[in-house]
Amino acid sequence: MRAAAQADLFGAVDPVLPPGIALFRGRIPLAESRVLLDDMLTVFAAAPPYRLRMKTGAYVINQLTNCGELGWHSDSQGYRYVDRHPEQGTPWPAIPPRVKAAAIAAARECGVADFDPDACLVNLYAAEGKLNLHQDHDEADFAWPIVSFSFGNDGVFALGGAKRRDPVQGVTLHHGDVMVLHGPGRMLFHGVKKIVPGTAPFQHSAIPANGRLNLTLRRAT
Ligand code: MD6
Ligand code: FE
Repeated sequence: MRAAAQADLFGAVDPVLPPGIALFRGRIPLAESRVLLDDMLTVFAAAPPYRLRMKTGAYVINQLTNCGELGWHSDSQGYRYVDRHPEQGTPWPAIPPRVKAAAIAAARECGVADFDPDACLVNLYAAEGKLNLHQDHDEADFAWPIVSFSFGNDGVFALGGAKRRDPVQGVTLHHGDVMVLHGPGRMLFHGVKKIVPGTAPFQHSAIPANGRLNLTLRRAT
């Protein structure tokens, strides 16, 4: 159930991850990752990536979009799940079946047999992209896991504890890695400290130049 410390291709050893954080290194083979990213181009055609605005009116650095019945969005009314693209006014496109199947399989390996994600948030990071420490708490039932896919350049993931002030450890997420936050790991604080340009195995038009693409599949309802 618990991911053990694992050596990557370069012999670097991950810090031991807490219970409820499973990290499947290189889970998506390179050839399959190209196909999944091609699927994302179809998603982007129906639901173009957009930027959230802060209260000040300034735009947040990352772009995002969604697929699935529901998509995560934030505006003056707060953080929530909505059933359509806020700028296009159209329903979100379906989660690509290959992506959904990979998420369900990873959840199953964490002991969750009946995960049925209805929302997939797509986060697009430019080279300067980052994501502040947060908990994902807009879902109806925290018993369901969140399954995360990383593509493109490495992202240094910040993994904290149950409280915002708890110590944070850095975990570098590579292209093709799949991470699951489940059970006691589901509500741990986390974020993305930085992107490491020059580490992607290939360029793909679904991924910002020198950037990273992250998918998180959830059960929102
Ligand atoms: C990212 N991930 O990796 C941001 N949230 O770019 C998340 O915020 C995240 O990886 C919930 C569960 C897994 C995650
Ligand atoms: Fe998150």
